[in-house]
Amino acid sequence: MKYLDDFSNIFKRYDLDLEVTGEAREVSKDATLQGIAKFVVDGDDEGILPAVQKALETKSPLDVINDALIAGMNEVSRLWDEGVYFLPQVILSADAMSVGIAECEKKMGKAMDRKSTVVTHTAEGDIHDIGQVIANALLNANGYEVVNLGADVPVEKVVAACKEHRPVMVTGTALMTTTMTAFPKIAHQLQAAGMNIPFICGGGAVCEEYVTSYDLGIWGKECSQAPGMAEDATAGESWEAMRAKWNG
Ligand code: B12
Repeated sequence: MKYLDDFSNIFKRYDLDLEVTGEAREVSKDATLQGIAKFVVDGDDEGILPAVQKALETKSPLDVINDALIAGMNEVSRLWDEGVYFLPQVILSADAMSVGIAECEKKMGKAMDRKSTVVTHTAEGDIHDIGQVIANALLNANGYEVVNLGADVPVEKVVAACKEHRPVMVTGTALMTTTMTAFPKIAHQLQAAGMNIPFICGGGAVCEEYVTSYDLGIWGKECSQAPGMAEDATAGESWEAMRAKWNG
């Protein structure tokens, strides 16, 4: 019966074995930020919380988001591209990053007066919402009311939300070539309903050439652009003026 004494290997999840992190590159010279990035790379959603809380005692939430959480997730994307990481590791990393973002959002708090409303979504059929989550955090931090429709949102639901909330702009994120085609459909339906609002389209699947091929579309290269774009839209800039400013 001796061989039944140790059950540990029965419960071991080999698919979640993260021993590959030796291949991860350093993303920050700052030890605190590098430590947080490593929790993202390791997909450690428990360890990351105290590390982010400690960092927020001395660093701004935006620095932690940009230089540790996003930087760590970029490293995860690279490991995926190079075939080092597979879906289980990437899911764990995305979860860890989200825990960190939520803590930073808590620290940033909500401004008393919201400047204006922005509707955000991730394209129909697409669950890649990391870009949207980051954009939401930055918009919230900068005083905008975010109507977060989440991921895999049907075209009609995006249009209905715009009719209901009358945002100054709407954003979309698409990471797959199969899902980005929802964007021109949304743009056409918004125009048909008389809502000529800027439609910021981001995500790895889209490029400037694609997004500017339909009316309302403005290509969002970096999430960090979201607050500046919202500021322009709140000031009443047309989508054409915003396209000329942010694209091309
Ligand atoms: C993380 C990830 C996942 C995670 C997603 C977790 C989550 N909650 O998002 C999980 C593991 C769940 C996943 C699943 C799948 N994935 Co995946 N995934 C990735 C991966 C590794 C990274 C994507 C990412 O989050 N990058 C980081 C974020 C921050 O980048 P981003 O969204 O592009 O955002 C940047 C800009 O685009 C911009 N931006 C984005 N949104 C916005 C918004 C505004 C307002 C602004 C201003 C800017 C902006 O700002 C950001 C930079 O600052 C990529 C590979 C890669 N290297 O990109 C594959 C990738 C996107 N996945 C892919 C695939 C195929 C899948 C699956 C179908 C796999 C499968 N066989 O099941 C499923 C999808 C299921 C579905 N229906 O959606 C393919 C898509 C191929 C294609 N071109 O169609 C990719 C490209 C991998 C590949 N090379 O094959 N995936």
